[in-house]
Amino acid sequence: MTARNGASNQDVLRRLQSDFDAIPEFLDASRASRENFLWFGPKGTITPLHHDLTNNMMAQVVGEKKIRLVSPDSLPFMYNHLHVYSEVSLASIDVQRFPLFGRVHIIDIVIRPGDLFFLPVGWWHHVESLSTSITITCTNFLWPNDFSQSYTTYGQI
Ligand SMILES: O=C(O)CCC(=O)C(=O)O
Repeated sequence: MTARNGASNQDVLRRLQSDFDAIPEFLDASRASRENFLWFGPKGTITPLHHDLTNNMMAQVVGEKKIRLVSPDSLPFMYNHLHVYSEVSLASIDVQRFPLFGRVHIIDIVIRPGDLFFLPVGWWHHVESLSTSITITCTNFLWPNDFSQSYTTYGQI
């Protein structure tokens, strides 16, 4: 079950929203139903390498996830063929096909229940569930948080 499955998902998830405190120092609860996203899947679920156009606060609710991170500084080596995506699969890196990727420094972290992970806009990430996992990604910060206009590739998909 992925975050952007449309209005029917949002309708179901709205009923769970009251179980999730908004963290008022950072997040605007009144925008949560539109700007919070639920990721729910079994062990082995992979979200392939991409970056977002918002800052994200990832709240890990159930299970563990490995997040592989690459700084935006590595853009020249990312084989960013389309919008926010990379041709490189971090599940199995093909350095013959993507030699420049060899210069990229990857930071690996694991998030566990109760962890809040701040993922800055532009940071590349590949996410793998190490067990059945539920994550809520919050983008409803109190401050402006939509950087889509800064990316000229936005019309590509
Ligand atoms: O948790 C995941 O599987 C992916 C999260 C993600 O890519 C995001 O919140 O942008």
